[in-house]
Amino acid sequence: MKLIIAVIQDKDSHRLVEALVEKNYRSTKLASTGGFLREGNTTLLIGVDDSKVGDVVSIIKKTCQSREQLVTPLTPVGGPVDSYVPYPVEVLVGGATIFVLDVERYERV
Ligand code: 2BA
Repeated sequence: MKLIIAVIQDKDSHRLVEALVEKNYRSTKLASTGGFLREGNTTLLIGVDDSKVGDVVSIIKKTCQSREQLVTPLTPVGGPVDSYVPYPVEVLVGGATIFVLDVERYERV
């Protein structure tokens, strides 16, 4: 068995969970925050048989899209505040960041 951890954008989470339920995959949805943008995103935990990993990853790829996001960098720590002009920069936030881990033991009691 494998545990798929997928960090996705909030906007895609509803569609992805629906697509997973439709194909009988179990998942747990966690509210998370990206370390770089410090904005909310969604982390899904999906436990599946090894043979189903490819199918789940392809569902994630189909449902989650990349988007460009404008980010205004924070004032540099210790830097001159009055002369610092923060220009927004564009960042491409992924469709999904996916980790696949081996599960040592799985029980539902
Ligand atoms: P964030 O950390 O908020 O990152 C959002 C986007 O900002 C990233 O999109 C990437 O395009 C950019 N970014 C992140 N760190 C950067 C840096 N040091 N320099 C320049 N640009 C940077 P994604 O790569 O698609 O990541 C989306 C979200 O997935 C991340 O949100 C984070 O929550 C998660 N993530 C990505 N890689 C991860 C990893 N190795 N471990 C844990 N979580 C990860």
